[in-house]
Amino acid sequence: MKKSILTIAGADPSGGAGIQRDIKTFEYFGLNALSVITSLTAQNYKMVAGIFPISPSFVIKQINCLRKEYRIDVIKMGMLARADIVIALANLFKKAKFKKLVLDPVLKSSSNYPLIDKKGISSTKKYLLPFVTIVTPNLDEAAILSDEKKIVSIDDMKRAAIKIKGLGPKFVLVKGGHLNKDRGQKKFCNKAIDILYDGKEFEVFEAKRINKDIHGTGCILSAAIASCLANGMDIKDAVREAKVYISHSISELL
Ligand code: PXL
Repeated sequence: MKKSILTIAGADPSGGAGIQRDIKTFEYFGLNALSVITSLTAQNYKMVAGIFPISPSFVIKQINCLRKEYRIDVIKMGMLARADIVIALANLFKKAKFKKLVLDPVLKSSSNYPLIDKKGISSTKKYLLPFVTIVTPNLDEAAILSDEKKIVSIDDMKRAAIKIKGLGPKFVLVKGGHLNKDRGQKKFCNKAIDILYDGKEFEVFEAKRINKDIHGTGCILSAAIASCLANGMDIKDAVREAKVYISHSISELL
């Protein structure tokens, strides 16, 4: 029987991001894809028109119903929409132990529509990050989670990673895909550089930058990392493999 993996995230009717994208990624990695929806969204590939969060108790009910029948070692979390959902999940993780939790800290859409409320961000920092195995912020998300004004260099990425690690996750992966795109950095122009921090050392992952304007790449990367963890890889190999998959997806599939 296939191993099961769970995503807890928002639904994207356009299929580019969220639950729908996670399921496609999990299936690529040969896993049985379980999915718990935190929020509906109304969107197309250009814009988000609205969100409709699910009640926290119903989010937890969906998860508990799955837990009765499936062994779930790895969970990927994406759009969590509201502080009360974040807190309900943190309370669940206190009681129910899962081996690995991957958090893509989704704050807004590529078109700048907020996908979590303000209190949800502080609750993520305070209550959720201590349970997380790996958190995968992009530069904007890393700036907000670390209370830094702007992240425009590799040194800034490292400083933010250290601060975020202080909030409790085992690993922090700061994704530099947007470095230079809208930040005037010429030096790294044809590379996508991500930095992994484990509390002691930094590991730098480089890939060729592919300039395509698509949303959902954060969902794909975190879902691919979670999939590789479910398939037994360690964190470094999972990140490396997930980067190969995302480069392939961006250039070939999307
Ligand atoms: O890519 C971030 C993201 C995550 N989850 C959902 C989304 C989006 C972006 O629009 O809609 C459901």
